Amino acid sequence: MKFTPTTTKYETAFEEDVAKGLTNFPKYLLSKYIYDEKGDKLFQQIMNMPEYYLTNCELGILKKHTASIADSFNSEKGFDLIELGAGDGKKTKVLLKHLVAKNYDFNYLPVDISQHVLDELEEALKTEIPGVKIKTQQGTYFKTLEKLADYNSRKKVIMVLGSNIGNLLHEKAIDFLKNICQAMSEEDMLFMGFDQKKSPQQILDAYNDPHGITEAFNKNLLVRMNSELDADFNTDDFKHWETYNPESGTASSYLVSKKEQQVKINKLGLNIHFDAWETIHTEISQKYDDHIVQWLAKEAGLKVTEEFSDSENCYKNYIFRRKDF
Ligand code: AVJ
Repeated sequence: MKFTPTTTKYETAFEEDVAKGLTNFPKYLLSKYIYDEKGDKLFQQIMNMPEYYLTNCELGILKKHTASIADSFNSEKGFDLIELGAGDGKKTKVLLKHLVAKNYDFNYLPVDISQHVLDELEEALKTEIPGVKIKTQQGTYFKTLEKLADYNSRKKVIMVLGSNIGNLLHEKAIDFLKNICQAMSEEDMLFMGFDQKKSPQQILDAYNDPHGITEAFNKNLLVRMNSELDADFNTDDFKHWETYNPESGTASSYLVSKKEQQVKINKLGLNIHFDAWETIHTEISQKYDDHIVQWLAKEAGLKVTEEFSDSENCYKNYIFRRKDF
């Protein structure tokens, strides 16, 4: 017999994850919750700051290698281009323009957790690149990938830009890649961006900007708990702190309590105590090299078949296929 609980303690995954993370030692919050409407806007601003080199590096790669990337995507019967985490499409538009100009037969299927982001993207494409056949999909990566396995009438190209995989610890990244691999058939491809190891200072500067935008982005977790969970965090009582470990390639973001304090999260009935200088870990942004990428691919059942980079190897976009074919 199946046991079905009559009461659940939490109404949403956000509530459950906050309760778990802030009663843990050391405290943590999950970075995916930064992205509500305010968080999306702050991330757009991050992508426009000169310190956040990732966006321009990847844009440069896509511009420099447009023709060969598009060539790799194409197949006799055309293809379906599925983008996970579509965002504002600034970088994707470079590829889409070329694909339309070359008259390639393809559908563009952007997937994003935010319907708002998808609506704006669809609207923008209608006027900017009217030739694109677009079909938006709202949902989480994992749920959508299950559905996508049925997309089997012709070649699938799955695209993940922005080094979004960097928010996952290696173990989780492998799970994510395995999931994608399972949705792929023989001729399908994965096209993915990975930020590369580089000068530690350049990485720190990207996540510790003097404009305070990254700080506001990180603190949006506190703001969101205040508004959605009736909490009373004072954002000024926490300091945004970034570290980068050049050995592991992991950049980590923290919010550090500047003083001993108690914070109420009324909706969860929690009273959270912070010692002075106690931390909340909020995000990792993993940096890679070819060895790590090849190892992740192998563990997930994939192999690297092509790669594109800028002249300084600041950032790389790799093409993967299933290794069992
Ligand atoms: C969207 C996950 C790629 O980790 O570089 C930017 C998010 N965090 N500045 C990253 C982020 C702080 C970003 N990703």
